[in-house]
Amino acid sequence: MIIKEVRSRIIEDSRGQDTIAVCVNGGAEASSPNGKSTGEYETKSYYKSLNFCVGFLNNFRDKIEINKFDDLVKLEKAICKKLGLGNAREFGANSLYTFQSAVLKALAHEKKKELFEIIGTNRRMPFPVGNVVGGGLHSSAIKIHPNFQEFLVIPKSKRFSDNLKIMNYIYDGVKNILQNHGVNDEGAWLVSSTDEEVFDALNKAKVIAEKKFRVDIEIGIDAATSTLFKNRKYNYTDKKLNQSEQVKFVSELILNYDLSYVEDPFQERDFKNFSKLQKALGKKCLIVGDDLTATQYNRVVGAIRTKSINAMIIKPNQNGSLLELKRIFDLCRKHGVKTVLSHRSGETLDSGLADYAVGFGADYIKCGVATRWREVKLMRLAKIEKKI
Ligand code: 2PG
Ligand code: MG
Repeated sequence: MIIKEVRSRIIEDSRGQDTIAVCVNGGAEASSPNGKSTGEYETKSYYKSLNFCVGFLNNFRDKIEINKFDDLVKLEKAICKKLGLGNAREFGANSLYTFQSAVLKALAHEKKKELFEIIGTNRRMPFPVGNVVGGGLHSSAIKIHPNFQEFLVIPKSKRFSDNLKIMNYIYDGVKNILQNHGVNDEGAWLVSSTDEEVFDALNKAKVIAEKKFRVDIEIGIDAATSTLFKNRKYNYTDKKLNQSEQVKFVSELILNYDLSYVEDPFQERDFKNFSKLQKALGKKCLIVGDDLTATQYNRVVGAIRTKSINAMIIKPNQNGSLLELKRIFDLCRKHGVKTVLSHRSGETLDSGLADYAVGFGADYIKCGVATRWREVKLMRLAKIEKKI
């Protein structure tokens, strides 16, 4: 396929924030989400500005030939040459990811293939990690809310479509246990409850669902503690904890509430305490890096070397380059680190994340439970499951 025509425009994400959309050769449009609890080490979203990147893409006239995933290298070289960059990611994570994704969608269309078939051969259906109740920065719409950003359920049926049913069943169940005030940025319930009350509600709903569906269901959190960490303390509504108190607190949470997944239990520079926790409880629980690793290859290498994580979040627009994402997936697979491909809190209606999860062979996908921006991805996965 030759890139003949590139069109780009500005659209709004689920929060009404501007983001970039790109279409190549009249194929399906790709677009980028936006984060809110963004990590310090993420690639910048745009080179110069969103407007600059949209203008650059609308004037992109290089007739590059792309016949397979790895040909994206040619695209990166062309961008570097035109803008005088040392690395294509300097073009911005949102703009580079969206451009590459639009190219792959156009290629899939031309080859009469599915997007996931273009991406890779390590195909598998991921387990969904569903955000049922929200807190932290994502739930600032209400004054009193849980400390932790996300309370998650992970149903472990072999069939993705069954997991979808179970996730929705728990989502509805929790609604009746906790008094809610609507939904937050990601479609998770907005509640004025304490963390403990949410854990109890989730456990109650989980027990009922396990009986009904006869499937193991795990629960977890995205603690997103970089946003709680100020003046060298973790600032909770009812307490301030220093670093070693935080290790003890998180360890107790894992044991008391039988958590199988804990994302960002420490702030984004703290490889040391990640490593301590992973050593103590890594056999029982996934210790997941998000802001810690920020989908940056070198930081993943560091996390593996220091044995800080046994799972990591991978967000395409934390990095920008799909080629580098593939290298990160390969590295994780080699070292037994589980991969969680993830949405952002400000999403678009692009369902591409579902194809990337299957194509890259992600172990898990975190893309929410409810609202249309999340449902398009889950529905796409249910459709892919029927094809493979
Ligand atoms: C996270 C993400 C997505 P944000 O912290 O894992 O849930 O949030 O997109 O705001 O960074
Ligand atoms: Mg996170």
